[in-house]
Amino acid sequence: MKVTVLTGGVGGAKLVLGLLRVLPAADVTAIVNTGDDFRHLGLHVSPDIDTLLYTLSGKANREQGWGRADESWSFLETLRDLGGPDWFQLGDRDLALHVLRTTRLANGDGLDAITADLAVRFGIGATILPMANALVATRLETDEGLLDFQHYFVARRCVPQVSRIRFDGADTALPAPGVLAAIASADAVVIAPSNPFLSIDPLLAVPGIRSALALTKAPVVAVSPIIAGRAVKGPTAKLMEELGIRLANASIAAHYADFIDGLVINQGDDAPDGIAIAQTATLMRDDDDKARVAQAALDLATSLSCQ
Ligand code: FO1
Repeated sequence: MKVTVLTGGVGGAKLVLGLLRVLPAADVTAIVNTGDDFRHLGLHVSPDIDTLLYTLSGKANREQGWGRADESWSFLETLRDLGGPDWFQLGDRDLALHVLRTTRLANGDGLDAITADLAVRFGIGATILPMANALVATRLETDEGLLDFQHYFVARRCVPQVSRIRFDGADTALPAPGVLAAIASADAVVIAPSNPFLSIDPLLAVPGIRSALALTKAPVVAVSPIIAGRAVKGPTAKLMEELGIRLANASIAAHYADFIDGLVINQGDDAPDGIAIAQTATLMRDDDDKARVAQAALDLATSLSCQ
C-alpha cells in the first residue's frame, strides 16, 4: 500500500514514524513543510526536514522533538561568548548538517537532492521530499508587526497575537520533483496531525499541491491535531482563537474540506458531520501509540477506497 503523508513539525514526524512501524519504508513518501526554513548565521536551516530525518533515524532529542539527542554545544557557547545570537539553539552535530546543506545549495544542488542524500545517510528507507526547492517563508502578521516564523515561534515563544499568516514565495514556487506524482499515484494520502495553519497550509499554498490532493484517486485522510478540545502542543489552540476559528474537529474538517475524505479523531471527541470518521486515542506518547494512530488512518483510508 503506497502511502504519501504531508507533514511538518514534531507531531507530524511522530505520525510518519508510526507509518514506518506498519508499512514497508519503500511504500512511504513524506512531503515536508519547508515554510519554517530560514537563513541563520548565513546557514540555510530546514527545521521540519531535519526533525523528520532525526526522528526517523532515531537520532532526535525525544524530549524536545527537534534537534539531536547526542548533542554537544561548544559552537553555541563560543558564539555566545563572542556576542553572537544564541536565541536559536544550534548543537554541534546539527550545525554540521546546516553547513553541508548550505554548501550544497550554494553549489547549485536542489533541496530535494540534498534531502534525499541525507535520508540515505541516515539509513531512512522512506522517500523524503521537500514541498518545494524554492524558498517559501512563513511569516506572521502580529501585534508586534510582521514576524518571520522562527522569530515568532522560538524568539517570541508564540506570544504575539496573530492576525494573518503568509507564505511568501509560495505563489512562484513549484512543487519539488516527485511531489505531485507522489500524491497522484498513492493508494492513500495522510495529512499528519501537524499544525494546520503553520505546517500544512504552507504545503497547500504551493501551486498544484492542493488541486493534486482534490484530484487524486487515493482517499485522503487527515489526523486531527486536536485532542479532548485542546491542541497537544505548540500554538495551534492559541492561533485558532486568534484567527477566530473554533477549537473543534469540525474546524479541522472544514479547513481541509475541499480535499479530505476522512478524519481520524480522538476517541470521544466531537465528530464532525458529512465526513467519514475513525476514532482512536490519538495522543502519541510512545512508538506503539504512533503505530496505532497510523494504522487507524490507513484503515480509514482502506474503508474509503473500497467504496
Ligand atoms: N525550537 C525552539 O523552540 N528553540 C530552539 O532553539 C530551536 C532550535 C532549532 C534548531 C534546529 C531545528 O531543526 C529546529 C529547532 N527548533 C527550535 C524547532 C523549530 O523551531 C520547530 O521545530 C519548527 O520550526 C516548527 O515545528
